[in-house]
Amino acid sequence: MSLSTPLGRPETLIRYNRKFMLRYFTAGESHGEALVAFLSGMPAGLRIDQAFLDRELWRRQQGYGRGGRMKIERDSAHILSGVRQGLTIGSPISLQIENRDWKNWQESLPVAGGDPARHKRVASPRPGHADLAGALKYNFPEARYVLERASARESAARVAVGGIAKLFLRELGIEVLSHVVTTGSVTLPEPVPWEKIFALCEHKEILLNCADPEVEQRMKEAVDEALKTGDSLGGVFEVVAHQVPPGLGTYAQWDERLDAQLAAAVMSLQAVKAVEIGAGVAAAFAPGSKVHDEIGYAATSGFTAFSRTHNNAGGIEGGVSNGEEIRVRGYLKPISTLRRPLQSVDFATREPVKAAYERSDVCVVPAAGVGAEAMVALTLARCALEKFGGDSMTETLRNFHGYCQQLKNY
Ligand code: EPS
Repeated sequence: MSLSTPLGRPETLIRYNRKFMLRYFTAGESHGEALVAFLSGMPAGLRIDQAFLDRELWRRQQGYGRGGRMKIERDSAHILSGVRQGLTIGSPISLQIENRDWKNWQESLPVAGGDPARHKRVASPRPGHADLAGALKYNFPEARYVLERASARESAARVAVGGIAKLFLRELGIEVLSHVVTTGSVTLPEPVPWEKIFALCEHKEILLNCADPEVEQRMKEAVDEALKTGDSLGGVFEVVAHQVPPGLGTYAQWDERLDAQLAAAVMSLQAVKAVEIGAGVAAAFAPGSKVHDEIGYAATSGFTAFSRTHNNAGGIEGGVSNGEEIRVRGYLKPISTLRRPLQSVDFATREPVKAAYERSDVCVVPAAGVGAEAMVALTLARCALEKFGGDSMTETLRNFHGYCQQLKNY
């Protein structure tokens, strides 16, 4: 009997399973009862630090320019399965993040029935938001349900499972953090070393998550100005993955390239419109002699004795990590909900009207950076598990340390 699957030929199914050893999904609407996330494929024996996961969720809620919602929520990851006595047990992990705001929405967004008169329509689509494209696609007469799922609130669920990926990566000595490079038109002039990014992420208060206090102050003024004029701001965050060994990802197949996977992962975050790795865009405008990172050889404490003059490649060459820091930047469009709304059309009458306005943030670049850390961590964890395999942390770490020794002996 031939094996027939919705994915097509049997070999497609085999490849699908191999590629996605670590899989994750999220569910939940912005004003529904809760967000939910699933993470499957994590080896058994990984210690789960609840306080760490909640701190990650807290970091995502911070930033100067957030709206009223963040005053309502106290995001916390309530783990339902896959973890017992503080350790992963190899079965799928599921978790839930409560939406405290649900109590204000349960009558207008009930799961069953309810009073249609209480439904809160999003009567005119916001330019830049998923409202119009989503309503057309799903054949909704207005954009409420589009807003509910397209909202960046969903990224909280990714941060929770991303936190578990970070705990896994830590066992391999890899850390993933972010900082803000640009808010509106205010930008950091210099690259920021890892130590400064690390120190920044230890802070008790997060304003714009910028490593230079003077630049951060100017970013804050830019947010104040946007707030005053009913406008919104975008910007650029940078995610840095520290101590990634050479050899994650591969040039052997287009969709297994690490840069391609990271770009897709970061691009999938709400409001990200461009992703850059290393010198990225600037490299396209400079000659090769100024771009490529020359190679030296001198005993160091790194994975190998090979060294580089700089890191314009952002830690990836040929779709493979090269042992340098991985640096990925995400470019965020300004939030598309404006207090001084842009021109739109009423869904019902088709008459010109101003776009709908509902409580919103003015600037979310620091929060998006935390979301992107999660996406980078999940991608690196997936690639590390592809390379090192293992059903228990003991097995994964044995394979990892064996590979590190192989690199030392190279
Ligand atoms: C967000 C929650 C949302 C928004 C924001 C992100 O809450 P509410 O819509 O209830 O104010 O603050 O959503 C958007 C930026 C968006 O475009 O929808 C969160 O938890 O991050």
